[in-house]
Amino acid sequence: MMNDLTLIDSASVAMPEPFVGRHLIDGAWTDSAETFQRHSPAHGTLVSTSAKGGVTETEAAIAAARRAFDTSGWAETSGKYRATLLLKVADLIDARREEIAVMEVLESGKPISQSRAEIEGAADLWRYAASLARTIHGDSHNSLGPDMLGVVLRDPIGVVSMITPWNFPFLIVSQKLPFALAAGCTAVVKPSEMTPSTTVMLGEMLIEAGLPKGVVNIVLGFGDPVGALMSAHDSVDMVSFTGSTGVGKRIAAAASGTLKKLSFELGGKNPQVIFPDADLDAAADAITFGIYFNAGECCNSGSRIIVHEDVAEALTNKIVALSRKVPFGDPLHPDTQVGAIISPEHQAKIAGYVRDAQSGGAKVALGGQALTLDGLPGQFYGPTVVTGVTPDMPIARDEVFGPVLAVLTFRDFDEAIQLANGATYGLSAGVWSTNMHTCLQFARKVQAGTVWTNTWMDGFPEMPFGGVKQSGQGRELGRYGLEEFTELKTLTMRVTPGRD
Ligand code: TXE
Repeated sequence: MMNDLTLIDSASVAMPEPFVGRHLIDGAWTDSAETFQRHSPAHGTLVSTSAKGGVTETEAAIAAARRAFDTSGWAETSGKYRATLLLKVADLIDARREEIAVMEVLESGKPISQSRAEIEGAADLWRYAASLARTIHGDSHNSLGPDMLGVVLRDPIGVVSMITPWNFPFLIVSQKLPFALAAGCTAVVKPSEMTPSTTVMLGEMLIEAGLPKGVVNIVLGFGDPVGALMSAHDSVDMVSFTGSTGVGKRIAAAASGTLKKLSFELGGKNPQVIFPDADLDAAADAITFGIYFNAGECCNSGSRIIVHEDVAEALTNKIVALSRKVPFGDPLHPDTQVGAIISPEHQAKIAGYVRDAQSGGAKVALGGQALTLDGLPGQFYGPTVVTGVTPDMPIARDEVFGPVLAVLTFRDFDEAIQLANGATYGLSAGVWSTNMHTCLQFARKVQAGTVWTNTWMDGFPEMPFGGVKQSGQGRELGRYGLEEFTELKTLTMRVTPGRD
């Protein structure tokens, strides 16, 4: 135990050789004159050196994706063909699961147990998208009149720019890319500059699976200029972005000149409301998991609990007791559940929110420390519970993106809804009560893309995912996730009676 928290010793695991990442452009691995490096946020060691793309590489990648969509015949391949290819990729992901999982840990700082589960989940998404590839269909109308027939086709939307963040690099690209490919689209993918390597590994698997050249292109580099050009370019038909709301707004501005389709999965300040009749043990357990998963660097992090004042103390005590036991430390250790924070700047941002709340009168019931651990030169932040939070505090409104739980209280249902909906975000929300009427009332009134009742963070490939308000637009996963990458085409036919 350290500082009242459960610290895990360093794992004695041999570090792999630094990964060398290149762009994948028109089927060829391509270097750039400049490179950029990523060091492990936990261990400080060099993890990868990547080609640093600029305008030239981005233009070439977009042109390749455009050609592949317009002239290669990819968009007209059968669902069966595309499904077979996606299944091969899923098998290749399984075969390289441990290598990908370790790279995710080294670039992002997340615990290896969560990373392994993430890669397993990603392979499942490729299989699920393969199953959808054979179901794409439109609609027909035979009630338009005696000599009219209407057919609604679902066409692939075209070239898609995919810009992804660092918190779940392999999972998030797998929420987008297989669905777009299943629909018949082509893509240019830019992973986060902090976690580029597993997307390059995916590129290797796509080639091994036999994906035709130019169908998927990968450009490594930074938001400016790569992401900005991928958003503004007139040869791109759609941008699918996961990241911060601020960057989402910049992408929307850059894309406005071409009015391309935008699909955004942005931040969240996700409330969980706990009514007095809730199973407090179950709630405390799920809340503890929901805030520390991926060190809170998760758009679905349950970062804000709104608990009835009659049970606030009892619930908080349970959460603090469980939080003390959450093992944190070296992300390569199999027991670790909270690893390193992505960057020193982000660690400072998290610490700033907690300090600000304290100076506004909130109380730190546990944690509240930016930490450096023995043998690990990277940056950590201990599991933290902040009570006495009021709705006006930044810690109650902003996405902290760290292992920091903000506790607010309410007196009646209306106040609970008002607090839950009082954020600019609307990604997910939760309700804890043994009365299903209370749960359903809450589910109807809360402004969120996903509502969990008596659970938190369960996700399934079949269920759509996305937000309302400033948490985004469009949906990923489920058949809706595939349909995002399609456009409807209306075919209206006059069918005149044959003359003989
Ligand atoms: O994300 P960014 P950052 C939130 C979270 C976090 C904050 C900042 O609150 O603290 O965002 O994280 C690319 N045009 N989320 O700065 O900047 C960038 O290169 C086009 C929520 O790392 O949004 C990267 O590939 N692209 C979130 C991607 O955008 C641009 C996940 C995401 O980076 C660009 C991550 C530009 N002008 C952070 N600027 C979630 N919803 O899960 C940057 N990028």
